[in-house]
Amino acid sequence: RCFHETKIGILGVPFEKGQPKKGVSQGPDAIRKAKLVEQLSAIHDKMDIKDYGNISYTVNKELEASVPNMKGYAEIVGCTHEVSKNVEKIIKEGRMCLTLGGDHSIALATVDGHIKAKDNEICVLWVDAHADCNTNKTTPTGNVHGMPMALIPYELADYWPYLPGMDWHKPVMSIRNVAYIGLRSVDSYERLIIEKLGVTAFFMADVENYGISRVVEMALDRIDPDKKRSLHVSYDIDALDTLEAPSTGSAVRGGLTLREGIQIMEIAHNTGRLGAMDLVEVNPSIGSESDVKKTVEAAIHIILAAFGYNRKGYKTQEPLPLQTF
Ligand code: Z70
Ligand code: MN
Ligand code: MN
Ligand code: MN
Repeated sequence: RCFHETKIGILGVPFEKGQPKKGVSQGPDAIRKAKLVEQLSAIHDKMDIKDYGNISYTVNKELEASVPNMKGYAEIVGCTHEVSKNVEKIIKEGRMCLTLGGDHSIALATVDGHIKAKDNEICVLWVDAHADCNTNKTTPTGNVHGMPMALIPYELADYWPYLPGMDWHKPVMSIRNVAYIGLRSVDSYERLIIEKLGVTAFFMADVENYGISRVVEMALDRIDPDKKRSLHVSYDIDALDTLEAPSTGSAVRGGLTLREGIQIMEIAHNTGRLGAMDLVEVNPSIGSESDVKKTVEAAIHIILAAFGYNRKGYKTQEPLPLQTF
């Protein structure tokens, strides 16, 4: 077994205005209902889990439509500010922060809160079918869940207009400390950004070529070569193949197996530096009952791996005495 204390803070963010489909706001409660806390508690006997409940926030209606091509702008501003403050607080209380989405727009705030709690000494693994790095000028949809990675790093700050109500959000981290895993649906301007900035990006073809373990090792090596940064994993469930996670808003075939999806988090756990994790885009309103069950179970397996559940089984405290003859 694992004998060190594992302190986790769970934050639910039932937010769905960053994309057009109803239901993704039910993700946090669906994951909790499938006994997340109970299963986390069973990993070892020093699990210390605190559920901070679901976030609430107020909306300044005057901000609505104040930025072109950003749907739900006023709601985004209200929610993300609250998320950032909560994530910062949870990490400062000495817990790893597990944020349950909600759509992926909220990750601009979970990363922001993590940055503030750790004095910018963080790195980010973005596990996703999509690159989520459109600006309001390159977006084909206006959906903000396709934009958080363009808002986080300073390298893209000049490509944005002034964003009213977002002054709390300072793009201070470098895209050099970010790596993608699982990409297979990237818009043409997103590809331009990735190539121009030399963003560390492992597409599905790379997973195929190197295998998932080497991909994760290479990614971590690039974004945190000195092995000293707090690791943030922003995990979009649509990184998994549609067969593994059908209940999500923008499923793309040809994705990660659940085995690969779990392996990513076992390696992340084994760094000993996991500081925060987001699990987003589970939409219980999409697909059949069994689709939803499958998707929620996949999400839970991925989360359990992040916090120390190991498929090898538990270690005993004392090695069993050798048999002697
Ligand atoms: C597209 C856009 C996206 C998730 C879809 C899609 C982005 N690139 N992200 N589903 N999770 O609208 O910008
Ligand atoms: Mn995403
Ligand atoms: Mn995605
Ligand atoms: Mn452990």
